Amino acid sequence: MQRRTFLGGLALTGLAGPWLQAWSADTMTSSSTPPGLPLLASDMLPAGGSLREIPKLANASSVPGHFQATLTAAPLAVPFIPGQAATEFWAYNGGLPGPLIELFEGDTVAITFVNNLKQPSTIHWHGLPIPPEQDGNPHDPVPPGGRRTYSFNLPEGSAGTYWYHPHPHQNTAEQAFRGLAGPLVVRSRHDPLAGLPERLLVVSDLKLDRYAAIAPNEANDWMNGREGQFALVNAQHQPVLPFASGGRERWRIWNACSARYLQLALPGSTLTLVGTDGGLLEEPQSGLTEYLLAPGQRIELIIDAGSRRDRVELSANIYARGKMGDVTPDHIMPLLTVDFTTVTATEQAALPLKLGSVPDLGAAAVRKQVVFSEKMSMANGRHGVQFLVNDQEYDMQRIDLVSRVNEVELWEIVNHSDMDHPFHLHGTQFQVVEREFDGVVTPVSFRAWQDTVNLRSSEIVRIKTVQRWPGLRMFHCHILEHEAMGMMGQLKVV
Ligand SMILES: [Cu+2]
Repeated sequence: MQRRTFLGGLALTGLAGPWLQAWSADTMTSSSTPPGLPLLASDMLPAGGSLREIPKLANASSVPGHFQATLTAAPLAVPFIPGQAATEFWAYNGGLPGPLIELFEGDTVAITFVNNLKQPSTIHWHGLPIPPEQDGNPHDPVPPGGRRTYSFNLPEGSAGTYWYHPHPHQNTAEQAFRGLAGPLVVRSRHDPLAGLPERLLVVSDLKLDRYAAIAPNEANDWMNGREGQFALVNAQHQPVLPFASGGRERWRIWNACSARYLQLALPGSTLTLVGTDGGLLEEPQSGLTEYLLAPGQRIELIIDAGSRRDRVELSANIYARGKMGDVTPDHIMPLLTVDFTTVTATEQAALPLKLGSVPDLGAAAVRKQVVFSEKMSMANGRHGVQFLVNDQEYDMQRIDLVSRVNEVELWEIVNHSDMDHPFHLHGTQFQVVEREFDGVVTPVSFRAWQDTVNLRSSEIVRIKTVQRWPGLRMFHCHILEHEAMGMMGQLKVV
Protein backbone atom coordinates (compact mmCIF):
# COMPACT_ATOMS: atom_id res chain seq x y z
CA MET A 1 0.00 0.00 0.00
CA GLN A 2 1.02 3.59 -0.35
CA ARG A 3 2.10 5.72 2.53
CA ARG A 4 -0.56 8.24 1.61
CA THR A 5 -3.27 5.77 2.50
CA PHE A 6 -2.14 5.11 5.99
CA LEU A 7 -1.41 8.73 6.66
CA GLY A 8 -5.05 9.21 5.84
CA GLY A 9 -5.83 6.47 8.30
CA LEU A 10 -3.65 8.10 10.87
CA ALA A 11 -6.16 10.81 11.40
CA LEU A 12 -6.42 12.87 14.50
CA THR A 13 -9.44 14.53 15.97
CA GLY A 14 -7.28 17.40 17.15
CA LEU A 15 -3.67 18.03 17.90
CA ALA A 16 -4.11 17.53 21.63
CA GLY A 17 -7.18 15.35 21.51
CA PRO A 18 -7.55 11.63 21.78
CA TRP A 19 -6.11 9.72 18.87
CA LEU A 20 -8.75 8.83 16.70
CA GLN A 21 -11.71 6.88 15.92
CA ALA A 22 -11.22 6.66 12.21
CA TRP A 23 -8.83 3.91 11.32
CA SER A 24 -8.21 2.71 7.85
CA ALA A 25 -8.89 -1.00 7.54
CA ASP A 26 -5.71 -1.18 5.55
CA THR A 27 -3.19 -0.81 8.37
CA MET A 28 0.04 -2.08 6.82
CA THR A 29 -0.07 -5.28 8.79
CA SER A 30 -1.10 -8.70 7.74
CA SER A 31 -2.64 -9.51 11.10
CA SER A 32 -6.36 -10.07 11.10
CA THR A 33 -6.73 -8.73 14.64
CA PRO A 34 -8.75 -5.54 14.62
CA PRO A 35 -6.91 -2.66 16.29
CA GLY A 36 -7.98 -1.31 19.63
CA LEU A 37 -8.66 -4.60 21.38
CA PRO A 38 -7.56 -4.81 24.99
CA LEU A 39 -4.05 -6.09 25.47
CA LEU A 40 -3.06 -9.16 27.39
CA ALA A 41 -2.51 -8.41 31.09
CA SER A 42 1.22 -8.05 31.59
CA ASP A 43 1.30 -10.56 34.44
CA MET A 44 0.08 -13.28 32.06
CA LEU A 45 3.57 -13.78 30.69
CA PRO A 46 5.64 -15.89 33.09
CA ALA A 47 8.76 -14.16 34.42
CA GLY A 48 11.79 -15.15 36.44
CA GLY A 49 13.30 -17.93 34.36
CA SER A 50 17.06 -18.27 34.21
CA LEU A 51 18.56 -16.07 31.48
CA ARG A 52 19.39 -18.20 28.47
CA GLU A 53 22.29 -17.80 26.12
CA ILE A 54 21.49 -16.99 22.53
CA PRO A 55 22.57 -19.92 20.33
CA LYS A 56 25.31 -19.20 17.81
CA LEU A 57 24.79 -19.44 14.08
CA ALA A 58 27.02 -22.37 13.10
CA ASN A 59 29.82 -21.75 10.64
CA ALA A 60 29.48 -24.16 7.70
CA SER A 61 32.95 -23.32 6.35
CA SER A 62 36.05 -25.19 7.48
CA VAL A 63 38.35 -22.66 5.80
CA PRO A 64 40.11 -20.51 8.42
CA GLY A 65 38.93 -16.89 8.28
CA HIS A 66 35.78 -17.78 6.36
CA PHE A 67 32.24 -17.76 7.71
CA GLN A 68 29.42 -19.30 5.77
CA ALA A 69 25.84 -19.87 6.90
CA THR A 70 22.16 -19.60 6.02
CA LEU A 71 19.52 -17.45 7.70
CA THR A 72 15.92 -18.38 6.93
CA ALA A 73 13.10 -16.02 7.85
CA ALA A 74 9.82 -17.82 8.44
CA PRO A 75 6.74 -17.80 10.66
CA LEU A 76 7.24 -19.46 14.03
CA ALA A 77 4.44 -20.48 16.40
CA VAL A 78 5.54 -20.24 20.03
CA PRO A 79 3.39 -21.37 23.00
CA PHE A 80 4.28 -18.14 24.75
CA ILE A 81 1.42 -17.76 27.23
CA PRO A 82 0.27 -20.80 29.24
CA GLY A 83 -3.30 -21.72 28.38
CA GLN A 84 -3.45 -19.50 25.30
CA ALA A 85 -3.09 -20.22 21.63
CA ALA A 86 0.47 -20.19 20.33
CA THR A 87 1.78 -16.75 19.31
CA GLU A 88 2.88 -16.47 15.72
CA PHE A 89 6.22 -14.72 15.43
CA TRP A 90 8.42 -14.31 12.39
CA ALA A 91 11.92 -15.56 13.17
CA TYR A 92 15.36 -16.22 11.73
CA ASN A 93 16.22 -19.94 11.89
CA GLY A 94 13.40 -20.53 14.35
CA GLY A 95 15.06 -18.45 17.08
CA LEU A 96 13.93 -15.47 19.13
CA PRO A 97 16.00 -13.39 18.89
CA GLY A 98 17.77 -14.58 15.75
CA PRO A 99 20.95 -16.60 16.29
CA LEU A 100 24.15 -14.89 17.42
CA ILE A 101 26.48 -14.30 14.50
CA GLU A 102 29.99 -14.33 15.91
CA LEU A 103 32.71 -13.12 13.53
CA PHE A 104 36.31 -11.95 13.72
CA GLU A 105 38.03 -8.94 12.20
CA GLY A 106 39.40 -9.96 8.81
CA ASP A 107 36.75 -12.64 8.20
CA THR A 108 35.34 -13.30 4.75
CA VAL A 109 31.60 -13.72 5.23
CA ALA A 110 28.93 -15.29 2.99
CA ILE A 111 25.46 -15.56 4.52
CA THR A 112 22.59 -16.81 2.40
CA PHE A 113 19.22 -15.36 3.24
CA VAL A 114 16.16 -17.49 2.49
CA ASN A 115 12.88 -15.59 2.59
CA ASN A 116 10.02 -17.86 3.64
CA LEU A 117 7.77 -14.93 4.56
CA LYS A 118 4.81 -13.76 2.52
CA GLN A 119 6.43 -10.33 2.09
CA PRO A 120 9.63 -9.17 0.41
CA SER A 121 12.47 -8.75 2.87
CA THR A 122 16.19 -7.99 3.11
CA ILE A 123 18.86 -8.32 5.78
CA HIS A 124 20.46 -5.06 6.84
CA TRP A 125 23.75 -5.51 8.69
CA HIS A 126 23.21 -2.62 11.07
CA GLY A 127 26.46 -0.74 11.65
CA LEU A 128 28.84 -2.97 9.70
CA PRO A 129 31.35 -1.28 7.39
CA ILE A 130 30.45 -3.20 4.23
CA PRO A 131 29.62 -2.27 0.62
CA PRO A 132 26.12 -0.84 0.02
CA GLU A 133 25.02 -3.55 -2.39
CA GLN A 134 25.54 -6.12 0.41
CA ASP A 135 23.71 -4.10 3.06
CA GLY A 136 20.09 -5.05 2.48
CA ASN A 137 18.84 -1.76 1.05
CA PRO A 138 15.10 -1.54 0.33
CA HIS A 139 16.05 -1.36 -3.36
CA ASP A 140 17.31 -4.96 -3.26
CA PRO A 141 14.32 -6.94 -1.98
CA VAL A 142 14.37 -10.70 -1.73
CA PRO A 143 10.88 -11.81 -2.81
CA PRO A 144 8.77 -14.38 -0.93
CA GLY A 145 10.32 -17.77 -1.64
CA GLY A 146 13.52 -16.13 -2.87
CA ARG A 147 17.08 -16.20 -1.63
CA ARG A 148 20.30 -14.25 -1.96
CA THR A 149 23.80 -14.44 -0.54
CA TYR A 150 25.29 -11.43 1.24
CA SER A 151 29.09 -11.41 0.92
CA PHE A 152 31.55 -9.09 2.61
CA ASN A 153 34.93 -8.87 4.33
CA LEU A 154 35.30 -7.42 7.79
CA PRO A 155 38.13 -4.88 7.98
CA GLU A 156 40.63 -4.76 10.82
CA GLY A 157 39.39 -2.41 13.52
CA SER A 158 35.75 -3.33 12.99
CA ALA A 159 35.33 -5.25 16.26
CA GLY A 160 32.08 -4.14 17.85
CA THR A 161 28.48 -4.90 18.72
CA TYR A 162 26.17 -4.98 15.72
CA TRP A 163 22.85 -6.49 14.74
CA TYR A 164 20.91 -7.64 11.75
CA HIS A 165 17.28 -6.97 10.88
CA PRO A 166 15.08 -6.57 7.79
CA HIS A 167 15.03 -3.33 5.82
CA PRO A 168 12.44 -3.78 3.05
CA HIS A 169 10.46 -0.85 1.74
CA GLN A 170 7.55 -0.12 4.13
CA ASN A 171 7.59 -3.41 6.07
CA THR A 172 10.67 -3.02 8.28
CA ALA A 173 8.67 -2.05 11.36
CA GLU A 174 6.30 -4.99 11.14
CA GLN A 175 8.98 -7.55 10.34
CA ALA A 176 11.06 -6.33 13.29
CA PHE A 177 8.22 -6.25 15.82
CA ARG A 178 7.19 -9.75 14.79
CA GLY A 179 10.62 -11.01 15.82
CA LEU A 180 13.08 -10.59 12.97
CA ALA A 181 16.27 -9.27 14.57
CA GLY A 182 19.44 -10.86 15.86
CA PRO A 183 22.80 -9.94 17.41
CA LEU A 184 26.11 -9.88 15.56
CA VAL A 185 29.43 -9.51 17.35
CA VAL A 186 32.70 -8.84 15.57
CA ARG A 187 35.61 -9.82 17.78
CA SER A 188 39.22 -8.70 17.79
CA ARG A 189 42.01 -11.19 18.46
CA HIS A 190 43.55 -8.50 20.70
CA ASP A 191 40.65 -7.66 22.97
CA PRO A 192 41.86 -6.32 26.34
CA LEU A 193 38.61 -7.45 27.99
CA ALA A 194 38.48 -10.89 26.39
CA GLY A 195 39.08 -12.69 29.68
CA LEU A 196 35.86 -11.48 31.30
CA PRO A 197 32.64 -13.49 31.39
CA GLU A 198 30.42 -11.91 28.75
CA ARG A 199 26.63 -11.50 28.66
CA LEU A 200 24.69 -10.70 25.54
CA LEU A 201 21.43 -8.93 26.40
CA VAL A 202 19.13 -8.26 23.47
CA VAL A 203 16.23 -6.09 24.60
CA SER A 204 13.13 -6.23 22.43
CA ASP A 205 9.57 -5.05 22.68
CA LEU A 206 6.42 -7.15 22.49
CA LYS A 207 2.78 -6.12 22.25
CA LEU A 208 0.27 -8.94 22.61
CA ASP A 209 -3.47 -8.70 22.32
CA ARG A 210 -5.80 -10.47 24.76
CA TYR A 211 -5.58 -13.65 22.69
CA ALA A 212 -1.75 -13.64 22.88
CA ALA A 213 -1.43 -12.69 19.22
CA ILE A 214 1.02 -9.97 18.21
CA ALA A 215 -1.11 -6.85 18.01
CA PRO A 216 -1.04 -4.70 14.89
CA ASN A 217 0.06 -1.09 15.04
CA GLU A 218 -2.56 1.45 16.01
CA ALA A 219 -2.58 5.16 15.34
CA ASN A 220 -0.68 5.86 18.53
CA ASP A 221 2.03 3.37 17.53
CA TRP A 222 2.52 5.13 14.21
CA MET A 223 2.65 8.47 15.97
CA ASN A 224 4.94 7.75 18.89
CA GLY A 225 6.54 4.52 17.80
CA ARG A 226 5.33 1.16 19.00
CA GLU A 227 5.71 0.20 22.66
CA GLY A 228 4.08 -3.00 23.83
CA GLN A 229 3.32 -4.06 27.37
CA PHE A 230 6.45 -6.23 27.50
CA ALA A 231 10.17 -5.52 27.28
CA LEU A 232 11.98 -8.81 26.81
CA VAL A 233 15.62 -9.75 27.27
CA ASN A 234 16.75 -12.52 24.90
CA ALA A 235 13.00 -13.03 24.29
CA GLN A 236 12.45 -13.79 27.98
CA HIS A 237 10.24 -11.85 30.37
CA GLN A 238 12.23 -10.49 33.31
CA PRO A 239 14.70 -13.38 33.52
CA VAL A 240 17.23 -13.88 36.30
CA LEU A 241 20.93 -13.46 35.60
CA PRO A 242 23.11 -15.40 38.05
CA PHE A 243 26.18 -13.17 38.29
CA ALA A 244 29.64 -14.64 37.70
CA SER A 245 31.32 -15.85 40.88
CA GLY A 246 34.34 -13.69 40.10
CA GLY A 247 32.24 -10.56 40.67
CA ARG A 248 32.77 -8.86 37.29
CA GLU A 249 30.99 -9.25 33.94
CA ARG A 250 31.08 -7.60 30.55
CA TRP A 251 27.61 -6.89 29.20
CA ARG A 252 26.75 -6.11 25.63
CA ILE A 253 23.25 -4.62 25.43
CA TRP A 254 21.19 -4.14 22.29
CA ASN A 255 18.16 -1.89 22.07
CA ALA A 256 16.26 -3.83 19.40
CA CYS A 257 12.93 -2.23 20.31
CA SER A 258 10.92 -0.39 17.66
CA ALA A 259 10.65 2.73 19.78
CA ARG A 260 11.24 2.04 23.46
CA TYR A 261 13.98 4.16 25.02
CA LEU A 262 16.00 2.34 27.66
CA GLN A 263 17.18 4.60 30.48
CA LEU A 264 19.24 1.81 31.99
CA ALA A 265 19.94 1.69 35.71
CA LEU A 266 21.06 -0.90 38.22
CA PRO A 267 20.11 0.66 41.58
CA GLY A 268 22.93 0.56 44.10
CA SER A 269 25.58 -0.08 41.45
CA THR A 270 27.30 2.16 38.97
CA LEU A 271 27.89 1.27 35.34
CA THR A 272 31.22 1.46 33.55
CA LEU A 273 30.86 2.19 29.85
CA VAL A 274 33.60 0.54 27.80
CA GLY A 275 32.10 0.37 24.31
CA THR A 276 29.48 1.81 22.00
CA ASP A 277 27.96 0.59 18.70
CA GLY A 278 31.23 0.27 16.80
CA GLY A 279 33.57 -1.02 19.48
CA LEU A 280 35.63 -0.17 22.54
CA LEU A 281 36.26 3.32 23.85
CA GLU A 282 39.79 4.51 24.41
CA GLU A 283 39.32 4.52 28.19
CA PRO A 284 36.64 3.16 30.52
CA GLN A 285 34.02 5.70 31.65
CA SER A 286 33.13 4.66 35.17
CA GLY A 287 30.65 5.86 37.76
CA LEU A 288 27.54 6.15 35.57
CA THR A 289 24.26 5.84 37.46
CA GLU A 290 22.15 5.69 34.26
CA TYR A 291 22.71 5.28 30.55
CA LEU A 292 20.21 6.16 27.84
CA LEU A 293 20.18 3.52 25.11
CA ALA A 294 18.00 4.73 22.25
CA PRO A 295 16.33 2.38 19.75
CA GLY A 296 18.96 0.84 17.47
CA GLN A 297 21.91 1.54 19.78
CA ARG A 298 24.25 -0.87 21.55
CA ILE A 299 26.70 -0.54 24.43
CA GLU A 300 29.29 -2.52 26.29
CA LEU A 301 29.36 -2.17 30.06
CA ILE A 302 31.48 -3.56 32.85
CA ILE A 303 29.44 -4.48 35.89
CA ASP A 304 31.21 -5.04 39.21
CA ALA A 305 29.49 -6.76 42.12
CA GLY A 306 31.64 -4.89 44.62
CA SER A 307 30.53 -5.94 48.07
CA ARG A 308 26.90 -6.52 47.18
CA ARG A 309 25.43 -10.02 47.50
CA ASP A 310 21.76 -9.23 46.86
CA ARG A 311 19.33 -9.37 43.97
CA VAL A 312 18.57 -6.19 42.05
CA GLU A 313 16.60 -5.32 38.94
CA LEU A 314 18.19 -3.89 35.83
CA SER A 315 15.48 -1.43 34.84
CA ALA A 316 14.58 1.03 32.16
CA ASN A 317 13.75 4.17 34.11
CA ILE A 318 11.24 6.75 32.92
CA TYR A 319 12.59 8.92 30.14
CA ALA A 320 10.43 11.71 28.71
CA ARG A 321 10.87 11.58 24.96
CA GLY A 322 8.07 13.91 24.00
CA LYS A 323 5.35 11.41 23.17
CA MET A 324 2.25 13.08 21.84
CA GLY A 325 -1.45 12.61 22.48
CA ASP A 326 -3.29 10.63 25.14
CA VAL A 327 -0.63 8.10 26.01
CA THR A 328 -0.62 5.94 29.08
CA PRO A 329 1.92 7.26 31.60
CA ASP A 330 5.32 5.60 31.45
CA HIS A 331 6.47 3.48 34.34
CA ILE A 332 9.79 1.99 35.37
CA MET A 333 10.21 -1.19 33.31
CA PRO A 334 12.13 -4.02 35.00
CA LEU A 335 14.23 -5.82 32.38
CA LEU A 336 15.92 -8.56 34.38
CA THR A 337 16.98 -9.48 37.90
CA VAL A 338 20.69 -9.65 38.63
CA ASP A 339 21.44 -12.24 41.30
CA PHE A 340 24.65 -11.23 43.06
CA THR A 341 24.27 -13.92 45.74
CA THR A 342 26.35 -16.20 43.51
CA VAL A 343 29.46 -14.01 43.84
CA THR A 344 32.32 -15.45 45.88
CA ALA A 345 35.27 -13.20 44.97
CA THR A 346 35.89 -10.38 47.37
CA GLU A 347 37.58 -7.92 45.04
CA GLN A 348 38.15 -7.22 41.38
CA ALA A 349 41.35 -6.14 39.67
CA ALA A 350 41.60 -2.69 38.13
CA LEU A 351 40.35 -2.42 34.55
CA PRO A 352 42.90 -1.69 31.83
CA LEU A 353 43.39 2.07 31.54
CA LYS A 354 43.63 1.85 27.77
CA LEU A 355 41.01 -0.17 25.90
CA GLY A 356 41.27 0.68 22.24
CA SER A 357 41.96 3.39 19.76
CA VAL A 358 39.32 5.77 18.41
CA PRO A 359 41.44 8.06 16.23
CA ASP A 360 39.92 11.41 15.31
CA LEU A 361 38.53 11.15 11.78
CA GLY A 362 40.33 14.42 11.03
CA ALA A 363 39.34 17.73 9.49
CA ALA A 364 36.03 17.71 7.65
CA ALA A 365 36.16 18.92 4.06
CA VAL A 366 32.40 19.19 3.57
CA ARG A 367 29.41 20.12 5.72
CA LYS A 368 25.91 18.76 5.41
CA GLN A 369 22.69 19.34 7.28
CA VAL A 370 19.91 16.87 8.06
CA VAL A 371 16.77 18.27 9.67
CA PHE A 372 14.17 16.04 11.31
CA SER A 373 10.76 17.64 11.57
CA GLU A 374 7.11 16.81 11.94
CA LYS A 375 4.23 18.48 10.23
CA MET A 376 0.54 18.38 10.91
CA SER A 377 -1.20 18.12 7.61
CA MET A 378 -4.60 17.54 6.13
CA ALA A 379 -4.88 14.22 4.36
CA ASN A 380 -8.22 12.91 3.19
CA GLY A 381 -9.87 15.82 4.96
CA ARG A 382 -8.49 14.90 8.41
CA HIS A 383 -5.52 16.03 10.43
CA GLY A 384 -2.54 13.74 10.07
CA VAL A 385 1.10 13.93 11.03
CA GLN A 386 4.09 13.62 8.77
CA PHE A 387 7.65 12.86 9.89
CA LEU A 388 10.10 14.52 7.53
CA VAL A 389 13.79 14.71 6.68
CA ASN A 390 14.80 18.08 5.22
CA ASP A 391 11.10 18.86 4.76
CA GLN A 392 10.40 15.80 2.63
CA GLU A 393 9.02 12.31 3.03
CA TYR A 394 11.18 9.44 1.87
CA ASP A 395 11.19 8.76 -1.86
CA MET A 396 13.01 5.68 -3.13
CA GLN A 397 13.63 7.41 -6.44
CA ARG A 398 15.18 10.57 -4.97
CA ILE A 399 18.81 11.15 -3.98
CA ASP A 400 18.84 13.50 -1.02
CA LEU A 401 22.57 13.95 -0.44
CA VAL A 402 25.76 13.14 -2.33
CA SER A 403 29.14 12.35 -0.72
CA ARG A 404 32.54 11.34 -2.05
CA VAL A 405 34.32 8.14 -1.07
CA ASN A 406 36.88 8.67 1.72
CA GLU A 407 35.99 12.36 2.20
CA VAL A 408 35.43 13.24 5.84
CA GLU A 409 32.26 15.26 6.35
CA LEU A 410 30.70 17.17 9.22
CA TRP A 411 26.98 16.47 9.41
CA GLU A 412 24.78 18.76 11.44
CA ILE A 413 21.66 16.86 12.49
CA VAL A 414 18.87 19.08 13.72
CA ASN A 415 15.71 18.00 15.53
CA HIS A 416 12.99 20.52 14.73
CA SER A 417 10.26 18.32 16.12
CA ASP A 418 8.65 17.91 19.52
CA MET A 419 9.83 14.34 20.00
CA ASP A 420 13.20 12.59 20.39
CA HIS A 421 14.43 10.77 17.27
CA PRO A 422 17.42 8.40 17.02
CA PHE A 423 19.39 9.19 13.84
CA HIS A 424 20.99 6.19 12.08
CA LEU A 425 23.36 6.28 9.10
CA HIS A 426 24.12 3.07 7.20
CA GLY A 427 27.48 1.61 6.30
CA THR A 428 29.82 3.41 8.65
CA GLN A 429 30.67 4.34 12.21
CA PHE A 430 30.68 8.06 12.89
CA GLN A 431 32.03 10.23 15.71
CA VAL A 432 29.81 12.66 17.58
CA VAL A 433 31.71 15.94 17.89
CA GLU A 434 29.36 18.14 19.89
CA ARG A 435 25.77 18.74 20.90
CA GLU A 436 23.95 22.05 20.89
CA PHE A 437 20.89 22.73 22.98
CA ASP A 438 19.32 26.10 23.73
CA GLY A 439 22.30 27.84 22.11
CA VAL A 440 24.81 26.07 24.36
CA VAL A 441 27.39 23.95 22.52
CA THR A 442 28.81 21.03 24.47
CA PRO A 443 31.72 19.10 22.94
CA VAL A 444 31.69 15.38 23.70
CA SER A 445 34.03 14.41 26.51
CA PHE A 446 35.38 11.30 24.76
CA ARG A 447 35.39 9.92 21.21
CA ALA A 448 33.31 6.86 20.40
CA TRP A 449 32.22 4.90 17.32
CA GLN A 450 28.49 5.15 16.74
CA ASP A 451 26.04 4.47 13.95
CA THR A 452 23.00 5.72 15.85
CA VAL A 453 22.69 8.88 17.95
CA ASN A 454 19.69 10.28 19.77
CA LEU A 455 18.43 13.82 19.32
CA ARG A 456 16.22 15.46 21.91
CA SER A 457 13.59 17.89 20.73
CA SER A 458 15.30 21.13 19.57
CA GLU A 459 18.74 19.58 19.85
CA ILE A 460 21.52 19.78 17.26
CA VAL A 461 24.15 17.02 17.06
CA ARG A 462 27.27 17.41 14.91
CA ILE A 463 29.05 14.28 13.73
CA LYS A 464 32.11 13.48 11.64
CA THR A 465 31.51 10.75 9.14
CA VAL A 466 33.10 9.13 6.11
CA GLN A 467 31.92 6.52 3.58
CA ARG A 468 34.36 3.98 2.12
CA TRP A 469 32.40 2.55 -0.84
CA PRO A 470 30.42 4.09 -3.71
CA GLY A 471 26.72 3.36 -3.81
CA LEU A 472 23.47 4.13 -2.06
CA ARG A 473 23.18 4.52 1.71
CA MET A 474 20.12 5.12 3.83
CA PHE A 475 19.86 7.46 6.82
CA HIS A 476 16.75 7.56 8.97
CA CYS A 477 15.05 7.76 12.32
CA HIS A 478 15.38 4.38 14.07
CA ILE A 479 11.92 4.61 15.57
CA LEU A 480 10.83 2.12 12.97
CA GLU A 481 7.32 3.50 12.57
CA HIS A 482 8.74 6.94 11.82
CA GLU A 483 11.06 5.42 9.25
CA ALA A 484 8.09 3.66 7.64
CA MET A 485 6.19 6.93 7.52
CA GLY A 486 8.95 8.65 5.60
CA MET A 487 11.58 9.85 8.07
CA MET A 488 14.37 8.53 5.88
CA GLY A 489 16.69 9.87 3.21
CA GLN A 490 19.16 8.54 0.66
CA LEU A 491 22.85 9.32 0.41
CA LYS A 492 24.58 8.62 -2.88
CA VAL A 493 28.31 8.01 -2.46
CA VAL A 494 30.37 8.63 -5.60
CU1 LIG B 1 11.57 9.30 14.88
